[in-house]
Amino acid sequence: MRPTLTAGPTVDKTGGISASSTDPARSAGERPPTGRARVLSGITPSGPLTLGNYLGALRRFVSEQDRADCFFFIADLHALTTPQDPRRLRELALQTAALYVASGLDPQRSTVFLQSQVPAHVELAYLLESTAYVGELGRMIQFKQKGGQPGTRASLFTYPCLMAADILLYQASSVPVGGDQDQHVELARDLAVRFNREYGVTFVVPTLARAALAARVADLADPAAKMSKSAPDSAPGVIRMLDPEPVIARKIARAVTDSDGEVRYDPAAKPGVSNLLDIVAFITDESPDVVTAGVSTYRELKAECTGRVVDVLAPIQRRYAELQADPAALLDVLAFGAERARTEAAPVLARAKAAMGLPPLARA
Ligand code: AQP
Repeated sequence: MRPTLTAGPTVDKTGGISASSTDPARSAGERPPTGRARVLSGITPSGPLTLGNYLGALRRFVSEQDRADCFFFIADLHALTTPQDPRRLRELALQTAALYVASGLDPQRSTVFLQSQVPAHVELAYLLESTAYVGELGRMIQFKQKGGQPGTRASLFTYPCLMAADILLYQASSVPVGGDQDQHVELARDLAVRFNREYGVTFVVPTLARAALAARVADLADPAAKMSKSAPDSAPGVIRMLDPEPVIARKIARAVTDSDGEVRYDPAAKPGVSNLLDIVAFITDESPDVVTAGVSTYRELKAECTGRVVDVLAPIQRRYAELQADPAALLDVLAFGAERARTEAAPVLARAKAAMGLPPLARA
């Protein structure tokens, strides 16, 4: 279930900096040698976070804090690749930040920030757009699936460069993301290697954290589809992290199963039942077979699943409510995180600009 982590970057044979040595400072020339891997990831506030976002992403983020130097951001700029109501976007960005903290991200140990509050992301994205090829951006699966129309936003085409900037600015050695993001991390690797080759060694080349092992939660009403936060608010098969207990119970009670009545783990033949077993297994850290052995009817399985989900979300919801009572404190947390992120990103951006021939602002 864990992403592959490595200790730090070193110059490799391709002229890039890869994440395999124990002394990051020696090759990157910037980072102090902490001896810890650097991990970065983010969630786009394109809807209220789901149980899938928690089990597939947030819970992993929390577990990284003890062994890595972590940067976790709210990817509000990425949300602009599709139309958003500005007021709702602002609310969702702050709600997502509060859920990060409520889930256990500690702003003292991890750098938690809003992407839009660190301008270096946009600046480096443009530099990377100036090294990326139209052909490789056009091959991105998400663009092919969601874009390609005359009215598609240009940012949906270029945002893999923004994602590469997110990663490269912090010299992250590992990027724990879901499987659908693998291609974008591969692109970040390619752009880093190309930049290092053409302009001199500048970036750490990140490793792909093994997403195949990550939890994937399916939509309860359509188990062939991923549970997705941008689904309509009324989507019956999407459990939101802030859903009250009766809503969670109702959604699980109505989850699609099948008519043979046998509790058995078989994702191909029984996707609905297997998804419920998976959810319990992800929460309890057991195998689906162990979960199967503990229940004999669909009713029991749904009751078990409801209990587990409520138990895991209730403390997060309580902490979220406390944070809501003091909105200024959350803004302080984000200001602190953005300041740390800006400080971290500035020298990397400056090095990239200088490497490309852009003069510095003032005499060094
Ligand atoms: N259903 C899921 N099961 C497990 N993990 C999931 N993630 C998302 N849905 C599930 C993980 O949450 C993070 C969110 O990344 P993102 O905000 O870039 O968006 P996404 O991957 O496209 O996720 P969504 O929730 O489905 O958003 P929309 O609806 O906007 O497309 C990632 O680490 C992802 O793996």
